[in-house]
Amino acid sequence: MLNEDTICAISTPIGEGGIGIVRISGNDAIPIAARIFFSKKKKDLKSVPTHTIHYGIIKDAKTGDEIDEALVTIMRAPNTYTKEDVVEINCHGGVLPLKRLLGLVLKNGARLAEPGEFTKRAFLNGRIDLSQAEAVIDIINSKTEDSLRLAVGQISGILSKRIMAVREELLSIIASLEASIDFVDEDIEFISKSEIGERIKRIIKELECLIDSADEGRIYKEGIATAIIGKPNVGKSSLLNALLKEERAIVTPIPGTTRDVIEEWVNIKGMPLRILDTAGIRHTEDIVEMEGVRRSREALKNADLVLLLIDKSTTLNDEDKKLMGEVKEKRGIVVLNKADLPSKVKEGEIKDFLPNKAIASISALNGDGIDGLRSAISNLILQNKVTSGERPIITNLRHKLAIERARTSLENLQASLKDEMSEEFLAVDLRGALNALGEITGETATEDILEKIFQEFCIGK
Ligand SMILES: Nc1nc2c(ncn2[C@@H]2O[C@H](COP(=O)(O)OP(=O)(O)OP(=O)(O)O)[C@@H](O)[C@H]2O)c(=O)[nH]1
Ligand SMILES: [Mg+2]
Repeated sequence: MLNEDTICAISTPIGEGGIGIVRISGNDAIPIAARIFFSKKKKDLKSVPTHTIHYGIIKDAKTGDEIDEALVTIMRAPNTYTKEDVVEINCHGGVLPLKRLLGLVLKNGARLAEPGEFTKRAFLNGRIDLSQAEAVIDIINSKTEDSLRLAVGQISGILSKRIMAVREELLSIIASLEASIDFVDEDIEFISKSEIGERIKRIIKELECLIDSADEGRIYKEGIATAIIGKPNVGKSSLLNALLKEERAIVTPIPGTTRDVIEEWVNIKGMPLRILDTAGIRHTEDIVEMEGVRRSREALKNADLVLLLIDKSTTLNDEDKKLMGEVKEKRGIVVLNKADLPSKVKEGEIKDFLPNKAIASISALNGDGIDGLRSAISNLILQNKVTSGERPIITNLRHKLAIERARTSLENLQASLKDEMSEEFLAVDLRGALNALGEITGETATEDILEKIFQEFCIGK
């Protein structure tokens, strides 16, 4: 075991709940628990079998102070979350009992865990690799069934297996190359340059598939940034509320009501949308509104998907037309709102400006057409995407960048092959690719990388 000290933390959310859990991991976890646990039958936790649960009172042996009644789970190494001895103390879930319990465990020799330290130990002790450790955060942060499914896939090692297979292949090429270098005088060729070329070509193709999957993966993890854009008073905030089915944003008949970007998650057919309600875009002298409009344009620029909202109960004006020009190059849908009122806008007028955009007609006020809009959104997102089975999907930018670096090394290698460089040069590029991929699973990750990854965890995980 790499870690000498025993760590502890409150592992359930702070607040009032039915139960709360303090988790302890390390060599002293069980002796510490034994010192503060008292049962009627005078059980000694140090001698109970592994993976058993025990009822008793948690008490400060020195002062006699009783903290709470508790259920204590004893799990001995190595079949535990961290591969170390782990104790979980379940007590009543209030803030105070949990804090007092934690204080008592600290007083008896444990140290407070850093964020993610339990999972870091699982990685350092070899139970999971780095990409699986990262999937733990993704599972905790999952917003939809699909993002959860991807994270669970990653924790089960779908990605690790693929990366490991590519690394094996690279290693076998390196081994043959190095043998050729060692036996250069004997004129034996262990692997031909053309065979290396072929195998590298296949590997690059595989890496490219993974890189392409990252777009899809990012969408599941970060949500599809969807900006509702339009001139003032067309019903943008009303549409946000209709999609959310709650009165989230302020709606008034006064143009210029929304001043700041409002961001909310909506689940549309299993896909997480990060919807941004924006300030109505128009020319203005008001400093506050000007800043709002600037933020609207920023949201428009960064959006994966744009819903351009137009009030169909009034004739199109220059503000609408200008916005139609601005969204031309973006993926998006033109949404004609206020369909409950007599219509002054014909679809043909929109088609003249935006011939290739889908058009939806809705009433954000009474909800008509909202289901149709949801379908239009999901069709648009699914249009250029293959749905995945067992194929790994990259959901993590760090992984994508590492794979891109591996690809660059292999492309350098292709250039070296073309220039008929010696085996030594080829081996350098191969090692570069090998190391880049090793950062994903953790074989070659530096202390800096580890620190950055585990900082993102919550304490107690
Ligand atoms: N009749 C009708 N009125 C609507 C509809 N949608 C919104 N409205 C009304 O239009 C007015 C403006 O709605 P908002 O949702 O605040 O419009 P907005 O685009 O967010 O406006 P700004 O934030 O000022 O840019 C309100 O009085 C709404 O009740 C609709 O479908 N039909
Ligand atoms: Mg608004």
